[in-house]
Amino acid sequence: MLDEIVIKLIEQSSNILIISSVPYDADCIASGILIKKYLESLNKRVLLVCPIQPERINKSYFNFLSGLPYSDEMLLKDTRSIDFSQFDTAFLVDGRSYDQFYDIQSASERPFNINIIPTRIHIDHHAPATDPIGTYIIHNQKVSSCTELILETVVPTTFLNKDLAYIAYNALVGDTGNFRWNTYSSTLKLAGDLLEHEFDIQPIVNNMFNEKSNKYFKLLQWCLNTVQYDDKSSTLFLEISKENCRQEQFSQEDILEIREVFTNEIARRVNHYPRGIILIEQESVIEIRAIGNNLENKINLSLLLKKVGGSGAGHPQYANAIIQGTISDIKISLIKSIIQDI
Ligand SMILES: [Mn+2]
Repeated sequence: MLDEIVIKLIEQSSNILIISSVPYDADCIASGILIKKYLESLNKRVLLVCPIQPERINKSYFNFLSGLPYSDEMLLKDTRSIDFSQFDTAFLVDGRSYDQFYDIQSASERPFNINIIPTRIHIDHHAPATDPIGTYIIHNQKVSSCTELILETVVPTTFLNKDLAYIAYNALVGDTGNFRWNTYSSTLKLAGDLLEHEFDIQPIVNNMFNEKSNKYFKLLQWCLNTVQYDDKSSTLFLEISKENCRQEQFSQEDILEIREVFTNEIARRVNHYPRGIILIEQESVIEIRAIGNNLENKINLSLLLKKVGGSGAGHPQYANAIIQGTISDIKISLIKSIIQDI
């Protein structure tokens, strides 16, 4: 059922900003594009932005995502450079906290003063925000993706054409790992409706899951040799220090790919180790990603990373954080906290 309050808010708006959250993925793209195309069909002026730097994303994944229909209608830049005073309404989609809606990794003098836009509609499927960022909130964790939530509440499915259905299907496949998790009866019903548009699903599955480069497997080999099996916490750890990067001559691009390799192939797949955590030493911070096995991991990973200094963003089984400190100190805190919880 469409959300009547949002429909009213849209009616009253004329200049609308849509911000799709980082991390940049198929769901954030589809969420932003679906709302943009729908609002434009209602003769609204719309600007769609995602605050990412493409060089911070694995290249082949970025090339695939930026090749999706309409994704060139999404501006990729720091939202703090936008004059918010020209908008009466903002949609903030597919993220739970403020720092997912501007480019936290780049320095800027300007604050993220989104609150000067009077109507702010926040639509999300992650853990509820601790600090509410919308004047109106649509939140549901029992959906596959923000795209599913938007197609339930804001954009009627009858509005979709073949290309829009295709990007929505990409979002479902991306956020559910091709219907391996976060999959509800509503998800499969929606997937069925989308497939009525008769697009080819094979490129999606190939791009997201099957085809990997020669380098991907070389990096997998390095990961398999390097991963640590911590028995006390039943957790896999992969550490990438600056020293490793020098020795192995890893580029920034390689590091991003290693993170994907670890996420896809190792972190949740070893029996008796229901979670994997990768720690990457960057210039002055440690980047962390924690991934859990949906059946076996009972620890809420976004809360775990929050306990050691993260923002609490992400999902119980998949969370990222950027934390000040050293790899070894953070790892000790993580192990301590996991042992307390199991
Ligand atoms: Mn999502």
